[in-house]
Amino acid sequence: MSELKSGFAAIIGRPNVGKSTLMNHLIGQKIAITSDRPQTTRNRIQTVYTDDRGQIIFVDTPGFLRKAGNRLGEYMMEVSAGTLADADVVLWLIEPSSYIGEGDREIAAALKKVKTPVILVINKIDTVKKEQLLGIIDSWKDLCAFAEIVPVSGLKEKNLDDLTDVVFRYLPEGPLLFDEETLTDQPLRDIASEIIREKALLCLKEEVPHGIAVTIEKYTQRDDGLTEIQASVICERDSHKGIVIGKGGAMLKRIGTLARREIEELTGGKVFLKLFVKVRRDWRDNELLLTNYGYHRKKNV
Ligand SMILES: Nc1nc2c(ncn2[C@@H]2O[C@H](COP(=O)(O)OP(=O)(O)OP(=O)(O)O)[C@@H](O)[C@H]2O)c(=O)[nH]1
Ligand SMILES: [Mg+2]
Repeated sequence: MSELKSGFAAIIGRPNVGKSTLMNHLIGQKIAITSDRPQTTRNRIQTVYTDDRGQIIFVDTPGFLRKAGNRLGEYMMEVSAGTLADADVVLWLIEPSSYIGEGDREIAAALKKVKTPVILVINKIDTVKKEQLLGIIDSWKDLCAFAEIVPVSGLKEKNLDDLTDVVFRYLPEGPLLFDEETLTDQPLRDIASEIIREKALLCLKEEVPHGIAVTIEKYTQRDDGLTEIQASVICERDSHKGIVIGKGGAMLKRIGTLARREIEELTGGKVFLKLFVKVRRDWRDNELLLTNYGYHRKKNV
């Protein structure tokens, strides 16, 4: 038998191209939250794929932004840039379109500075006709010295085996870095907080969701198997607080119910979830609050 391989595959690209969705489908479980809004992912999230060839550690990153807009945005850009530095291979995800935007050109320029092999992953191919693919590949193929170009659909699970084959080709020989059953090194508590944020993104409209953070105040597993969670939904303005709570508490209840169900699926047991809403004015520009909410400058970079 040949030697085992193991290493890190960074998933990068512009917001909303389907990075987190692809990672979840590659490992077969939803770990990273997803939404149809750009800038859903804020932190680096690692998941582990293991088979008899070895182990791929996929690293999901915040979407690449041209301008940060606030300190949270700056933090997200640092996370993405920092991930490139220690990856063995980079998966650059794009939408299935021939159009190359300024953001893409900036990604290409950043990739030219690293020696890591780059695989161009054309995602969402379920949304285009087969005949269109050749034209898309043709437009992109010379933007960067791509090691490979792989068309996939994360959501529809098309060509994912091809993608893992290609990734293994670029990993160094090495032992398993996590035990075989591990899917992620994210603590359940952090995943639960992200699930609550995902449901807020899903239920809330306009500018409110972008200013939401979620903190877990209490996470305990009781003797009877019930998981008790108390969490706060942080928003930036008094006017947002009212929207998050909703008429007679209806919105908060909806967010809570959706989140509870999904956390129950994840933990395989009953969950008691209590949500509070707090206003922390302009927290996205406050270094101390950013750190408190899990966006630690040093942690990810
Ligand atoms: N049709 C189709 N939609 C997809 C596919 N992959 C992802 N999507 C959708 O694209 C949207 C964005 O998906 P995410 O996985 O959150 O995208 P992301 O790149 O992680 O976004 P950020 O974290 O904001 O950078 C969601 O509505 C997904 O359902 C795909 O293969 N096909
Ligand atoms: Mg994402």
